[in-house]
Parts: sequence; C-alpha cells; structure tokens
Amino acid sequence: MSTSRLLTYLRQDRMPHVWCPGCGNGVIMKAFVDAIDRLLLDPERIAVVSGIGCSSRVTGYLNFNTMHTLHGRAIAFATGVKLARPEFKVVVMGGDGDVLAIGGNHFIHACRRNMDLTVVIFNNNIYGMTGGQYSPTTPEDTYASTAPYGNIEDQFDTVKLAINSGATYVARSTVYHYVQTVQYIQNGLKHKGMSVIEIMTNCHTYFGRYNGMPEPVQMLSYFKEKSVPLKKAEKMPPEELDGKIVIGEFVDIEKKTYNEKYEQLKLKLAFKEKE
Ligand SMILES: Cc1ncc(C[n+]2csc(CCOP(=O)(O)OP(=O)(O)O)c2C)c(N)n1
Repeated sequence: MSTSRLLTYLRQDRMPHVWCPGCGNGVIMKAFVDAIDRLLLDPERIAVVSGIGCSSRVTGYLNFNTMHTLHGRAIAFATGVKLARPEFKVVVMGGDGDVLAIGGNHFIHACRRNMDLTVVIFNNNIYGMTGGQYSPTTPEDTYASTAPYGNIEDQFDTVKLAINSGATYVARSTVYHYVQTVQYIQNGLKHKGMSVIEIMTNCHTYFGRYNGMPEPVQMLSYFKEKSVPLKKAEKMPPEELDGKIVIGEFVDIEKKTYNEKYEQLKLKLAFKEKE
C-alpha cells in the first residue's frame, strides 16, 4: 500500500503529532489505516472513539468520524454511537490505562454483551501521558515512576480478560509484527461482535527508560525476542512462557451480538404497538 495513499486517511493539518520520536503509536495508527484501506471500507461510515492518554490522541489525527472523550469512557460513548447508528463500523482506540484501568468495567461489560465494537488496545505497559505510572498491565518486578523499587502487583492478561468476559474475536500482536498487526485489525473489523486486538507498543520514554531500554530499537528487539506465536506456545510448558508475549488469534467465534438483539427487540415492540 503506498504511503501517500494512506496519508489521505490522516488529518495532515494536525501534524506534527504529539508522540515522542520512535513511539510505537504511529505504527499502530498506520496499521489501522492500512487495514481500513485493504478492506475498502467507506471512511464516511467509520467512527473512532477514544478516551484520554497519548494513544487516545489518535482520534485527532484520523480522518474519520471521531470522538475524543473522557478518560476510560470511550467504550460507553462508542456503545451509544453504535446503537444510534448501527450501519457504522465503530472502533475504540486507547491505552492499557484508559481501557483496562479506569475503563476496565466498561471493557468487561462490553465483552459480556458481545457489543459490536472493535477495540484496539495500545498496550505500552504504563501510563505514558501522565509520567510513567504503573498500569494494570505493568509486569511484576519492572519499574515505573510509582514503582521505584519494582512493581509488586500481578498484571492483567488482556487476552484472557477479554475471552473470559465474552469477547468473540481476540488477538494480540506487537508493533514489531506489523504484518500480523494489520491482519488482526482487518479480521477484527470484519468480525461481527466484540473484537479486541491488543498491540504491544513501545513507550521507551517511560517504560523503556525505567527498564533498561531507553531507545526505541531496544524495545523493538525486546518485542521480537519475547514474542512467541500461539501455535508454538501451545506446545510449550507454562514455565517456559513466563515473561513471554504470546501473539496470534486466540478466539474467533460467532455469537449473537447485543446489537442484533436490540434491533429485534425494537421490531418486536413496533409490532406490538400496531396490534
Ligand atoms: C478522570 C481522570 N483521571 C485521571 C486522568 C489523568 N490521566 C490522563 S491520561 C492517563 C493515563 C493514560 O494511560 P494510557 O491509557 O495507558 O495511555 P498512554 O498515555 O500510555 O498512551 C491518566 C491517568 C484524567 N485525565 N482523567
């Protein structure tokens, strides 16, 4: 896909962007517009909703119908958009802090309802925007501005959380794995129901700097070395998977969505009124 063509999906008058040089957020933004382009989706029928954070700033740059909302509340706004305009492809984009900390409750309930949304999580293992505080996905024993002696909390496994809450398409990739990232976003967008794509991304400015990887390239090498494809991981003993990033498509199932049930209910009630 030619880069100049992909630029048409961006609000170029908003450049330069706010992200640090080498930030992985740009890779995810490009993978997203690449996926939209490959699927030949109508940009007029796409709504992207975000909350607050460095990653959530993506809605400022994407040239679709966008909403930059409140911290942790993107899924609630997106749910409203999807119910009001079912013909729209509605996407939520945001960080691990926004979606899984302050927005964690909205996340699990949207999964439970199999809401017809695509959620793209930029997981940099930290709160980037506010200065590197640890988040629910910060690995145990790593460092953050609020964990100067090492984080003593267990981390969320986003994939397990999504699957066990009821999401019907769940995948994980990293910014090192661009091709897979585009493919999983495409598959998530095509999926009917709640699709969750977690993409591990580098905040070398905070996570990297606190953990011996202050350069973007060091973090990309880290993603390359730590990643294990799902097919291989399935044959590995759990202790060997400790500290690894398992990437792949974990779940892809069909199930009635909340939105289909809601439309059916509306029809049923309209029918009743006529009786
Ligand atoms: C109600 C509320 N609480 C806290 C904040 C401060 N705040 C802004 S962004 C952020 C965390 C963002 O982290 P994440 O979603 O992981 O995004 P990143 O910046 O790492 O991309 C916090 C705590 C806020 N804006 N609003």
